Amino acid sequence: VQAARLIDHYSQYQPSPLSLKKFIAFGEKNASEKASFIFLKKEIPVRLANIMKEINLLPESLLMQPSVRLVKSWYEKSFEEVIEFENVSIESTVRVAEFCDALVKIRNRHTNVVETMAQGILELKDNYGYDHVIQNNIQYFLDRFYMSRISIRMLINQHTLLFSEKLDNHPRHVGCIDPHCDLHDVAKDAYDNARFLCDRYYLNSPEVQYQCINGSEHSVPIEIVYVPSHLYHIMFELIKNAMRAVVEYHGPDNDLPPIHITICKGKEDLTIKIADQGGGIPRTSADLLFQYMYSTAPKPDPESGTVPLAGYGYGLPLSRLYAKYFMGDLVLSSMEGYGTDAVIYLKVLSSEASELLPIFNKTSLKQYSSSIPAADWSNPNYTSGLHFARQFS
Ligand code: W6P
Repeated sequence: VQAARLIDHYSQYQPSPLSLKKFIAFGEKNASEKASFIFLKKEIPVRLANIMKEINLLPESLLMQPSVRLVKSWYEKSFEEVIEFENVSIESTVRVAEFCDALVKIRNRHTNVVETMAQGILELKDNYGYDHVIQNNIQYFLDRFYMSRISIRMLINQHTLLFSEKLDNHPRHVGCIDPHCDLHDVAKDAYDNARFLCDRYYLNSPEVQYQCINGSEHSVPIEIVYVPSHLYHIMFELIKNAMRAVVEYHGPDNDLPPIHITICKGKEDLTIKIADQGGGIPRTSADLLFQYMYSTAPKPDPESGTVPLAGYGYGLPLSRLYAKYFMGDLVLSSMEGYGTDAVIYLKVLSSEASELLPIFNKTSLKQYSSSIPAADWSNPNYTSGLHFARQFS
């Protein structure tokens, strides 16, 4: 009861987004653990409470699933643990240090949230089949829920890396941020590792051709302030998908056209294009690739023990969230019969790379209660008609 009151209270505050520039300023040279503590002991409960209020708005059929209840219980436990520090004075060095430990514990507790939540969605599909209203709710919710999780983990990682897990193997990093993240390096890493998997799975893999275009300064490596692990995650996912398409379209025993990776820095946008000649996808399925509930990720085959190179699981929607998290984006553009361009947009300026956070308010509340409006464009097909109508609403 007490906890519920506190959750209500903290959910009334809006999360405070930080830009990469602010994260760096926070963590550089004389990083102040006390300042970080004061910020986080309120900000983490605010972010937890905001998303917990949304969990409670999920359709009853989903809330009932055991895995969803489990996830919910983790959030409740973590909220209680972090709220313990609400009234702790910054002068209490011991308690401020214990805050670090509490954050590590919370991070570990939430390690398997994505898989567990996905399990809940599968359970729902098995029990109730497919429902358009529920599917829309779930898409809206999971995008916000996973974004909230990405952001809370970012806060926890920064605090613990800076103040308790100081590793000197990345001397230029500020927490998990690389102020000089070399995009070609990350792309090469992602390609090499995707290629290793592709070779193992298909005994063949497409080559890659890189092109770097650094607007004003030619032949200078393209760098950006970014979280390398996020970028790697995005590129690895896109390159695996590109490779799979190429090998399956041309056949593993044939010559394969290369994947073209273009990295280009403008004044405002940093753009990375990963272009494959894997036959493309029809326009009608492009949207589906980003939907959690249509996710067709084949379950790993327990017989063979092998997992496919790339399935349309949560990889693409999560990658798009990582891109959007600091005001970027991820867009697919396909020519069916030829190939697909996957384009990642990032902000060149760290001051513009601000966290994009879900806020719980009347608008978000309405999303869960309102039914889907009647389609106001004609369409011969009920399913795609709804998608079409939603895009314009
Ligand atoms: C395809 C489908 C896809 C998704 C994401 C990235 C690249 C590609 N290529 O054919």
